[in-house]
Amino acid sequence: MTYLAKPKLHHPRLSTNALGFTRRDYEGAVSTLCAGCGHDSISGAIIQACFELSLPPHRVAKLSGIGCSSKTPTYFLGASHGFNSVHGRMPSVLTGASLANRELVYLGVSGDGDSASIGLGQFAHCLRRGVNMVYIVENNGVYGLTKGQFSATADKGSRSKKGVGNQDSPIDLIGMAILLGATFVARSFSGDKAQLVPLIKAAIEHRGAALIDCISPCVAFNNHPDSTKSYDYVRAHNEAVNFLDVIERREEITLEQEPGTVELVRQHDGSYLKLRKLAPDYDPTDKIAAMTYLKEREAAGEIVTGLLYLDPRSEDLHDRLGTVRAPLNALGEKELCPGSAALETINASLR
Ligand SMILES: Cc1ncc(C[n+]2csc(CCOP(=O)(O)OP(=O)(O)O)c2C)c(N)n1
Ligand code: SF4
Ligand SMILES: [Mg+2]
Repeated sequence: MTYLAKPKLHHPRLSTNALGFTRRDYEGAVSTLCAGCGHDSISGAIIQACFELSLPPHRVAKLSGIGCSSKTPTYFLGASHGFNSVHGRMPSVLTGASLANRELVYLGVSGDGDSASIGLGQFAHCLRRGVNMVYIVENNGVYGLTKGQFSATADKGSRSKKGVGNQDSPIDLIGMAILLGATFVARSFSGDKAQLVPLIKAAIEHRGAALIDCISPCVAFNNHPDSTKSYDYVRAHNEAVNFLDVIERREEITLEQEPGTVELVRQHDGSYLKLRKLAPDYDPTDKIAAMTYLKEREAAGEIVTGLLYLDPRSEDLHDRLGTVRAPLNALGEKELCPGSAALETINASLR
């Protein structure tokens, strides 16, 4: 792959995070996507979130499939680990990497074609298994890279750029993720950085399978007035149910907003999510109520965004399997080859 590196120079007074890095240290190569593509805004939000969390870049692994969306890891976190896999196969590669080394933050980036068509099976299984990851679907309702065919998330009745109507029912990745057992499920919009950045930070802090379905308009093929994934349509129908902030483990907890509209949710690892409720009746920890609310608002033509479902007591695949804490490449011969007596014990237990 050829790509253009950004010049290293930056303003000497750029603010730095706890590690002494500037936001620029989290950037990648120059994007080759169309100017105005929603995917570039999501890359910007990922950069901002990792900078604000002071993540050491070498502690992050970014994985993707195939599509314009799956190209984007080249454009952020240039100093992190990266693997651009096969179409629809990002989840299994990510699962394997996570099992081999649980010490990294895993960021899976995919498209609606990559995840809802060819990769739907992989999408389902990594969520139900509770792989510890942030899975971002950059959802534009089309196959952008292959020139604008309807994807499986395109709304029934929405029209292509050439006026062709979509006849098929859409796959609702949010509803599927909640039913499958994902423990952090959010929807956002690439044009709403104020909502998206804290959601990404919260998803990184969450232990377990975190999905962010992010509507991300394709300006080349699906940003016309008949598209329900266009900038204008999403802005006109966006209903945010809450606004999120992350309180990291080391920070003091203060609550300055009015009680009743702000809720602190303690996560498994001791971090807190500060949830400012915009729809006071919406409880993201109530799975059934969340599903009902989402379907009701969907029927009224609204696109509900925010943190839609959260299981604060979540566990991940490692908890379930009882895997060793150390990365596999850090294990010595003694751990990897415990001797014939240990092998005999295992064999005996299987007889
Ligand atoms: C096995 C296989 N089948 C089909 C393709 C062709 N192909 C490349 S990208 C793509 C769809 C990408 O759509 P999406 O995941 O929504 O990404 P976008 O470009 O819209 O961001 C397809 C069908 C492929 N690369 N590999
Ligand atoms: S074709 Fe669409 S999805 Fe691909 S880079 Fe252009 S605007 Fe983005
Ligand atoms: Mg797409």
